[in-house]
Amino acid sequence: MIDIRINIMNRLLEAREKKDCVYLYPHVGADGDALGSSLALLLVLKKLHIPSRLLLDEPVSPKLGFLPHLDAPEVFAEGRIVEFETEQKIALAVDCADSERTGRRQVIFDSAEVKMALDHHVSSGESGGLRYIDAHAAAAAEIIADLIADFEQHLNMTLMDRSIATLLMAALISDTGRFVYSNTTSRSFRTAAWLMEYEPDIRMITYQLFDLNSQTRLRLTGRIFTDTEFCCDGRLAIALVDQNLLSEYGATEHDLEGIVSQLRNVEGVEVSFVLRQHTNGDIKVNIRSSDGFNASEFARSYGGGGHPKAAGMTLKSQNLQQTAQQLKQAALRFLP
Ligand SMILES: [Mn+2]
Repeated sequence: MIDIRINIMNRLLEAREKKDCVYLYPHVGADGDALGSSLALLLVLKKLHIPSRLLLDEPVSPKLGFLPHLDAPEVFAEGRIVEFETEQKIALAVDCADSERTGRRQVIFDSAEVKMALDHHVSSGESGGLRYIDAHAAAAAEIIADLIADFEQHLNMTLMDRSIATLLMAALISDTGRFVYSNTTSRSFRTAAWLMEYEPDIRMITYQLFDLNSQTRLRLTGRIFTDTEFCCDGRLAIALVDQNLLSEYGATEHDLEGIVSQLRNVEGVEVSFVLRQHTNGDIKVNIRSSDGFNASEFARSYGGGGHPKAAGMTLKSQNLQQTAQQLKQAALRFLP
């Protein structure tokens, strides 16, 4: 496995000589790990004078607005496809491994001569070629940190700095729920220990990621929790969010972050669903579960993916109530 990471490093160093431009692709709807990890890698590539760009599918989530160097990523624009395709030589997926996870950028990703991936999702499948999939890593940040260490060792120079450590720490704290989710390992702490040498402000990071709330979010959450349906003796929690509800509170999709986990935390709940209907009718489903329910497997049967305890999928234009009923039935069959 490590040799794949080394091959990726060598190909990136080759890009410097050949002036090949590397495009970084965090997954669509970039979260703390996807954005933090890919931006950290971008800063390292820049330090190494490797031509590189970080391409996002959508503007940065306001929740992540505290991260340093947010002027560096660029947001995909339809009108620039040809420009991007012409310049790009290497496409590198971060915190995802397949072009389907790149959203609107897929057409550019697919056109790359060389494709690479650095990912930790089980649903991404096997490693191979220049695809490094390490499902034991709690966050893509652990993999990026290892890659940076590879570069440092190989080039005998220091690349890590306070900004990069802040980005990777935010990524790691994000995906491990501040080091309490079951994906957290001794390796997570070893990575964190290394990052701490560069003094990232972890109080600020955890406040921004976990503690900071808004009145809008507080009231919206109260309403959603009041209306949540608990069924199957309270083993399943299902919450529905339509456009009207968001409009009523002047809320956006970002205000829904964390709700599905809080529902899973209710005593007796083994699996929780949040169904959010978009203006075009598509329904985004977020799933959180405890040991007995493999959320990743469940989501995959609907064309989605994720981790065993945190997964999701998008269902093409559907009726919200009907979909909720169908998912409930399917989940009941899936529960042990
Ligand atoms: Mn991740």
